[in-house]
This record gives sequence, C-alpha cells and structure tokens, in this order.
Amino acid sequence: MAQPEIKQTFCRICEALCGLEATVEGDTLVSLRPDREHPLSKGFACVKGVQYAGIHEDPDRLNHPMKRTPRGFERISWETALSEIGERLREQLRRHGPRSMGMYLGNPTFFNYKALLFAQDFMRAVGSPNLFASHSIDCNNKLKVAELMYGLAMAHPVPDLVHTRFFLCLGSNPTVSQMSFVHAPNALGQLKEIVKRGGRVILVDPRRTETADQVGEHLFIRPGTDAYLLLAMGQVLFAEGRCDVERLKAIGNGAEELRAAVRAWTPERVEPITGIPAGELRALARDYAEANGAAIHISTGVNMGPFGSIAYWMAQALNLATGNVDRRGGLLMPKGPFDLLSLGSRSGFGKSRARTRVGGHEAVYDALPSGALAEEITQPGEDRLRSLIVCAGNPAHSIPGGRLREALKQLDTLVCIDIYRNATAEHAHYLLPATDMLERSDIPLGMILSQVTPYAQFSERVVAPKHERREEWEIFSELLLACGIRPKQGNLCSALPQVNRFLKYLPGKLRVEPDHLLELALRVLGDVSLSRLRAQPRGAFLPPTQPGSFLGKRVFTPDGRVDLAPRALVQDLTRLAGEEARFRRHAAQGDSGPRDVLELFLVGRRERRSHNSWMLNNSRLRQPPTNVCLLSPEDAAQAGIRDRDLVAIRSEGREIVLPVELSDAVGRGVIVVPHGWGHAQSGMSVASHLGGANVNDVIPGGTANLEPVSGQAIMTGHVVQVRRARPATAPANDSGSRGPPAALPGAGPSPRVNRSAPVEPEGHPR
Ligand SMILES: Nc1nc2c(c(=O)[nH]1)N[C@H]1C(S)=C(S)[C@@H](COP(=O)(O)OP(=O)(O)OC[C@H]3O[C@@H](n4cnc5c(=O)[nH]c(N)nc54)[C@H](O)[C@@H]3O)O[C@H]1N2
Ligand SMILES: Nc1nc2c(c(=O)[nH]1)N[C@H]1C(S)=C(S)[C@@H](COP(=O)(O)OP(=O)(O)OC[C@H]3O[C@@H](n4cnc5c(=O)[nH]c(N)nc54)[C@H](O)[C@@H]3O)O[C@H]1N2
Ligand code: SF4
Ligand SMILES: [Mo]
Repeated sequence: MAQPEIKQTFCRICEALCGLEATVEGDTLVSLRPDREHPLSKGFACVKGVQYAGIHEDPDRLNHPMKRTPRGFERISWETALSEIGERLREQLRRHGPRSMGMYLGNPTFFNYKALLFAQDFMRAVGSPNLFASHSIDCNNKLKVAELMYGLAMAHPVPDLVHTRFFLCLGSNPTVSQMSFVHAPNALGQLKEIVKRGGRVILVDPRRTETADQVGEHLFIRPGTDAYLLLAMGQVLFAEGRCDVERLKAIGNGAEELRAAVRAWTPERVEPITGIPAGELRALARDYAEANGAAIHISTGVNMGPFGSIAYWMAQALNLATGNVDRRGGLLMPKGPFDLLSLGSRSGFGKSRARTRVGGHEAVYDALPSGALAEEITQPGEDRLRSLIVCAGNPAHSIPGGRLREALKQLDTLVCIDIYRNATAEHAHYLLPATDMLERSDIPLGMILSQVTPYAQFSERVVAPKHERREEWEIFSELLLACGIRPKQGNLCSALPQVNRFLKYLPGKLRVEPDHLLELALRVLGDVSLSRLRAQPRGAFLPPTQPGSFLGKRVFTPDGRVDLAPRALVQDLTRLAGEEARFRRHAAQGDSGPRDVLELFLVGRRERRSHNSWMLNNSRLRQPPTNVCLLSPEDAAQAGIRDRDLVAIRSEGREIVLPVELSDAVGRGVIVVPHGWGHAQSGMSVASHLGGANVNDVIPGGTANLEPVSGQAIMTGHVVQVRRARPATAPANDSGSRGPPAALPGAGPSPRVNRSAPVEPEGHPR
C-alpha cells in the first residue's frame, strides 16, 4: 500500500482558482480540502472544488472511447476510435474542404492551457475558420469592445479591489460566482474589505442577490437597461465637468465623440427605462467621480443583455474619463508571468477576421458566434458544417434556442471530448474520454490577465489518469495525424507526436510535452521560471501591477492610443435609442390589475452547488430536486400565483414548467430562472434523475438574437409569458411542456444521490 502523500494544487472550475490540498495514496485520491497555507486563497474554497472527488470518481464518467451503434454507445479502443474518426474526417475534407469541419470549445477548455493551445492549433492545421466557443454565450461583448478600444480582445483593465474605495458592480453575483474577468478568491470577503476600509460597494441587479444581502448597497434595475444607466452617468459627469477631457485627449482619440454620445441621455430620460430615480442616478455618478479610486465593473448579467457592447464601452469610457484606469484603487492592467498582451499582439492571437457563412458574423477572439452554429449546420451549401468536434462543452444545452439539438442530428460526424456523456453527446458518433483537472498539470494562463494580485501557480498532476482517460492535447495531436493532415510550420499539435515518435527510438525514454514548451516560454519571456514554480507548489507572487504601465505604453491599437468612441459602438446607439420606447412601455404597464398571463423579463441565476450544466451530476453535492424560479409576490398576486405553484414560462412557442418561489428580492416585472438544469436525456444519471427544465428552451436563439456588435447571444432580458400551470399540491402532468418533466419540490432524490459518500462541509475563509 502506498504511503499517503500531500500535494498542493488549485481548482480550475471557476476563475477564483482556489488553492486545494490533496491527500493521495499512489494514484488514488484520498481527500481534497481547501489549502489553508495558500498565500492568495488563504483556505477559501467552495463546495464544488472541495467535493471534486465526486467528479473524479463518478461512475458516470467517460472512461473509454465510445462509438454510437444501433444498440447504443459501445466501448471501442483508442486505436479504433482514432482511425475511424480519422478516416471519416479525411474523406469529408477531401470531398467538402476544410470549411466543412468545425469545433466548439466549452468553458472548461479555457481553464486548461494545453487543451486550448492544441485545439486552436488543430483548427489552424485543418485550415478551417469554423471555430466556435462558449465566450460568445458569456462575454463576447467584452472581448469585442477591448479589441475596438485597446486593440486586443484580451486587454481588460482589472478592478483594483485591494485598494478601491468605490466598486460599482453591474450584473454579477460574486458570492456565488466568484466573478468573471476578475481573479479574486473569496470575492465576498474582498468586497467586505472594501466596506471595512470605508469604501462603498454598489450592486446593480434586477434581484437583491446573495451578495447584496451581505455587503454594500443594492440598486434594482430593469433587465437589459444597464447601458442606459451608464450613458446617463456619462451625461452627468460630462455636463458637470467631472471628466478630465484634456487627459482623455492625451491618451486617446474620440473624446468629443464620446461626449456627444452621452449628451442626450439625461437621468430624467433614463429613469422610466431603468426604473432608477433620476436623483439617485445623479448622486451615484457624483459619488463615483468623487471617490478617490473607483471602478465600474460589468459582468454576465449585462454581457448577455441586448446592449452588452455599449455597456462595456461606457464602463471603460467612464473609468477612463474619471482617470480611474491605470491608477491605484481604480483599474490596472496586469502583465502576468510574461507579457501575454505583447505576445498576443505580435502573434496575431485573437485577431482572426473569419466570418460565418450564414449572415457573415465576425469572429471575436478567434471564434465565431455560437448562436450561429445551428444555421451553419442546417443551411444548405457545399461548405456547410458537416462535422463538429466538441471539447469540454455542452452546446446542445448551453446555447439558447434549443434549435441546435435538431441541427446536430444533421452532422455526418460529431465527436465529443468530455468527461461525461452530456446532452450534446446524445447526438455524437464518437465520445472520447478526457482527463479531469486532478489528472493533468496546468498553469492558469487564461486567467492570468484578470489578476487583482499578480500570482503564478503551476500544478503537477495530482494523480495519474484513471482508466483510458487522455489529455485533450494528446487527443488533438493524434486526431490530426489520423486525419492525414501534414504538419505545417508552427503547428504544435502535429509536430509534438511526430517528434515523440522519433524520440521513442532513442535511448532514455525522452518525450516532449507541452509543459516543456511552457518551460521554454517562461525561461525566454518570463518573470518566473517553471522550475521555481515546481519548487513552490503553492505558487509565487509576481511583481505587483504598476499604475501608469498601461495607457500610452501598452495599448495595442495601430497608433497606441485608446479609441474612446469606436464607430461600431457609436452606430449601435441608434438601435439603443430605438428600443427606448419598448422599455418605457413596460414601465407604464405597471399594476394593470389581475390577469392570467404575465409578461415578465427573464433573467438567470447561478447556484452555489452547481456549475453551468455539469456539476449537478456530482452526487456529493446535495441538490434541490429541481430548479426553482423566483417571482415578486406582487407580480404573482396579479396572476393568482402562489408560493410553490408550478408556473408555465413560454416564449416563441416553447414552454417549460417549473415551481415558483415568491421572493421580495426580485424586482417587479422580472422572473428569475437558474440555468444548467433539465438533463432528461444524457448519460449523467444523477442529473437526469433530478427534475427541472433547461431555461435555454425558452430563450430565443439563432443569428436573429445576436448582439450586433459582438455576436454575443442575447440571453437576459427577453420578455416571456408566465402563467400559473398548477397549484403546488396537484400531481404533475407534463402535457404541454416541451421541457423535461418538472419535478415537484420535495420529490425524491435520485438513487445515485442516496448511495453517495457523506457530504463534507464547505471550506470557509479563515
Ligand atoms: N440560459 C443561460 N445559458 C447559459 C448561461 C446562463 O447564465 N444562462 N451561462 C453561459 C456561460 S457563462 C457559459 S461559460 C456557458 C458554458 O457553456 P458550455 O461550456 O457549452 O457548457 P458547460 O455546461 O460549461 O459544459 C462544460 C462541459 O465540459 C465538461 N468538462 C468538465 N471538465 C472537463 C475537462 O477537464 N475536460 C473536458 N474535456 N471536459 C470537461 C463537462 O462535463 C461539460 O460537459 O453556458 C452559457 N449558457
Ligand atoms: N456556483 C457557480 N459559480 C459560477 C458558475 C456557476 O454556474 N455556478 N459559472 C461560472 C461562469 S461560467 C461565469 S461566466 C461566472 C459568471 O459570474 P457572474 O457574472 O457574477 O454571474 P452571475 O452570478 O450569474 O450573476 C449575474 C447577475 O446578473 C443579474 N442580471 C441579470 N440580468 C441583468 C441585467 O440586465 N442587468 C443587471 N445589472 N444585472 C442582471 C442576475 O440577477 C445575476 O445576479 O460565474 C462562474 N462561477
Ligand atoms: S470558488 Fe469553488 S469552484 Fe471556484 S475555484 Fe474556488 S473551489 Fe473551485
Ligand atoms: Mo461563463
């Protein structure tokens, strides 16, 4: 029996990257806990990370390559899988050309440096522009606006949470999510520190969130209207001379156009749109300008709205106009262990100009909008998408509209590289089992530019891969060879296995892995070597980000100046003005007396114990039996809806039925539905025994619902029809529901949940 050994690693589920400590015996994981000695996360970790053993050991995990047969999925060898897939793809490429091949990269790919590098390299080697990624159902607005204003999609000044005195945060629930585009473990703790220092935290949200319940001040807003709020803040700041226009002119172009863009949006005009009283809005703008170090931050609640790009533009522009970018307590531009921005700029990373075949939607951060995926498959044409490789993603579940599920059936070849047989895999021809985060080494390159406190950590693999699980980079390399694609110059993906095949014949068991390339990159370009990181498994602090190191120095536009009023955004203001009447109408509707059907704005919610579509299968995490929607008691009363009733939520001819909880934390005119639920069809036995419904079934999808500047799918603030379906006590009858059966609250948990390991308590900050 191997001796127990303790290993430090870090969690790669969300952007907090919390330090974890694992006890292992040989290659068996014994336990996982928050790393109390981790200099940055200081013993904080949430239950999803601490209970990751439930994922690592899940009997539902994909452990072997599988092939669809008339009898269902059957196990095949890696050799057979690679050669069969290779043969199919080779033939397809020969007949229909590279464009007919596509790839979708899901969220966990961006927490896996090797998978990301090799997936992109694979597509370059194939020569297909058809790369899709989850960032177009998450944050494309930010990526596009950064490209327009700063010249690089990955250039995002990060709120200096450690020093700021005023944090205005729109569309984020840090207590649950740990934030996005901000690497700050224990986000709630960090926000509480701001208040403790005498600063202010203001959360703008259509719901009084778990965060707003615990820290700072909360401002209700009508969904989808944040851009109007920010424009009006800009109007106040310029009108009252609180912007340093001369400084703006020194660092960028378009200061006058920016001033003109906000001029008409007075707080009085915006009040009936956002629901925020003009006086409060004016005070907010003044307090922000007067705070000595302030940051406006927007996140997915705004990204996914109809004007995500204008909102991010305004957030950046106001931060710049008040002198808060590149200053302590405002927002800083981190550099990372090596200058990723300069490297990205030189290498052309993130600058693809590809467009979709249907509608000509442009790539953002090298990926086409996921909302176009279904049409790229179904619209006839010689170069329509005929095969798709999905890596660490669940597009059939996570992309709004539900149309993709039908489209996937039309593919000649669908290959899923995943740790589970998820909803997308139900349409796949081949499933390839990937390693999980404990089974591979990693450095969080994707998150390094979001760091409040610059830090580098490298983790070795904690245990060897179980069964036949393989790392994605190896899968991509082997697949490329199997497709008969010859290595091109600079293609890591095809070069590495070739080199390794050669090395096999030399003495000494030499083998080149991506970590060797990382070592080289850090040695040549970096502030910290891989050997130092290996010797310090809890990671190392990097030099703090310096104020004044960004503007005028590392802006990557052709002239090195910020574009303060990019044309595409100025033009999009016409669309925003056109929608004004719609929001005003909703405001005027107010209390129109009793009615059967409510028209409500649909917004989302993340839950502590789940993560997008894949954490519900972790039997160590106790889940409620279904997702539950939230509604204000006043709205509910209008349609005779009572607490725990089932309500039908309808949009565009589709309907889901879910139990409702009445809550005064929800603004009027709003219904809140958590995503990630509704797993009736998948090989995830715990999740599919739960009830619930996939909210994406009632969110309009496709290219008609893309935010025009960035191609971000519009996912929040759609109007849905809501009516009482059944009282809480009636037996469930799901006729009329296009979603999976909605379980009643209190329905029994799945059998797998019962035979789960004991549930350990959540790790808390010290
Ligand atoms: N309605 C609605 N829809 C949403 C959202 C919302 O708020 N509301 N949120 C959106 C957001 S922010 C995002 S990021 C997207 C996510 O969209 P996707 O990335 O398409 O979906 P996920 O549910 O994150 O699926 C991740 C998949 O990766 C697998 N996986 C986990 N770890 C690994 C690994 O190490 N290797 C491999 N190969 N696979 C792994 C999981 O099993 C799962 O199948 O969903 C979006 N969809
Ligand atoms: N536990 C858990 N943590 C997660 C995830 C998870 O699924 N579960 N997902 C991870 C991922 S992929 C991401 S991208 C991050 C996202 O992290 P965040 O961006 O913080 O996302 P949410 O926690 O969903 O918070 C979004 C908030 O926006 C609000 N909102 C909705 N519409 C609007 C609007 O129009 N205006 C405004 N102002 N607010 C609005 C919602 O009510 C919600 O409170 O979280 C990550 N962390
Ligand atoms: S907050 Fe939870 S899921 Fe996110 S990195 Fe930390 S432990 Fe992992
Ligand atoms: Mo996300």
